[in-house]
Amino acid sequence: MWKNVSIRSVFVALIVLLAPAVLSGQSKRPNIIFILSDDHTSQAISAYGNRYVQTPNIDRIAREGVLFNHAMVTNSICGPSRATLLTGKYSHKNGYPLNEKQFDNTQRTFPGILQQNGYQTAWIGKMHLGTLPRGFDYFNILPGQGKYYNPDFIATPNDTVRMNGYVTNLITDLSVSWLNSRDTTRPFMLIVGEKATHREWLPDIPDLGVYDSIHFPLPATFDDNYPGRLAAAHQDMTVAKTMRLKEDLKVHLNYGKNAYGEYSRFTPEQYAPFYQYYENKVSREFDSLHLSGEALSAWKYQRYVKDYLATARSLDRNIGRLLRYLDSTGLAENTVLIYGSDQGFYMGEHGWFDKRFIYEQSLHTPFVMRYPGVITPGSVTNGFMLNIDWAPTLLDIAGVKTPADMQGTSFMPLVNGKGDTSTWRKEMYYHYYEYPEPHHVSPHFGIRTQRYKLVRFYGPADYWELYDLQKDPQELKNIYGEKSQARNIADLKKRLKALIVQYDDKEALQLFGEGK
Ligand code: SGN
Ligand code: CA
Repeated sequence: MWKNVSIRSVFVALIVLLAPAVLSGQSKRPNIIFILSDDHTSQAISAYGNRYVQTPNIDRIAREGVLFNHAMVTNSICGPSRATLLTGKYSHKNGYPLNEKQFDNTQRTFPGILQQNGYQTAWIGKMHLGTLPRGFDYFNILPGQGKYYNPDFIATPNDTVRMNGYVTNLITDLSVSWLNSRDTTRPFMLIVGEKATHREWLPDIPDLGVYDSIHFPLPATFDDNYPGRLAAAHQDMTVAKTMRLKEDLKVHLNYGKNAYGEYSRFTPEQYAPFYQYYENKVSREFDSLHLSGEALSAWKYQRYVKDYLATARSLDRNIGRLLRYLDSTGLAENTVLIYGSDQGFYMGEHGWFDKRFIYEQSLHTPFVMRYPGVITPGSVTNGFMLNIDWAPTLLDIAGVKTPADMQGTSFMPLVNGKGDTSTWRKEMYYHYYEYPEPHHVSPHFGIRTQRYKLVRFYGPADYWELYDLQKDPQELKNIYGEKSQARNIADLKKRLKALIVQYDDKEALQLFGEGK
């Protein structure tokens, strides 16, 4: 009888036996959730140290996955960072170097590629790219910067819907309802675009005043007066001068009919505790103190940090909601979960808020990632990981080839314990453009190596800076003019030029030779 079993029928039997495994293998392609916040800096995340307050839910992602100590952005500002996320390219290649422009959404993006490869794709929350998302099965985004209270959302081109509530809670609600209604036979990729912690910082009602009993010491460089650093001296982003008592810190705001900004959108239930806190407590305290000079700057810093951290508290709490949702639905096991920000932020370092500069606090961005079964819990990596790497990595995770014109590389070799990390990049290239508004930061490009940072400012401030990060981690001493650095500078310039050529930044190449 066995003689009669043909090779063909053995094949058929094998296919019947193996098909479910192959199919389930396919449906086992991991889901991806990328929570991308706005201006949330690693100084404010306890997984990165205890400088400020606890962020238990972001910390949980790090504890169950990997924390990047050197995740960096290639142009430290909102829209450009998101355009880089989508395209895997530097600003000069994706055509989006400045905020408040129109992103060309006809270009190839990683969500579009995932969609063509069977993924369901969605973007919910802040996007801030001036055009509507393409390459997404579903979107529900905030127009522009969006509002914290009772924000509008756009789900279809001609349909703007106002939703009642606090933006971070609403974004989670929308994310959960999309996840509940998705096609469960296919993997998904969801970007949760948070508005928090963007200026002007408006905490959710339960978080008003939560950190008032804590006194946060001023950062060591708060009184920096920028000797030898013309661009830093020229900026307009200090807590002392630029930060506004009224609009930013809510001292004697206009409420009611002629209210400032989004306060006209408040419901009476929102208005009452808000008024009670900012008018009856904060503004009265301010009036009673009669502050000026350094004491006023120090008071502003306390108010800034307390509002910023209170706004971030809802962000962390809502990440907790998503974590519990993944646990309770069993999705956690096969879902890659990322938390990152579009860039870092100054928490008073150099006297600043905002971002833009190549200096450490805004060049770096927080980035933690959980990938069960692939990333060993509690991992930490010091590899230089850039936002041009995000798209190639997410394609890699989905088993899809990265197009040759994407400029980043999948960072999985850094975190899966299988890659050869000795060949990973040891220096990075940065280019910032927006000038003059809103914060008068001169355009610049530069290289950061493990030890040094060499920067060419152009435009109004036309010169070079060099920092030895080992000796001067706070970047206070520009040693570009020092004779002893001549060989080092020549070497760094060579490496910078090689990066400019590698990434094909023609504008920088042209400017390269002109620095003083
Ligand atoms: C607004 C803010 C700036 C901020 C930019 C860009 N001013 O203009 O402080 O740098 O957005 O932010 S505000 O008075 O409107 O708050 S980004 O996150 O979009 O890059
Ligand atoms: Ca931002």
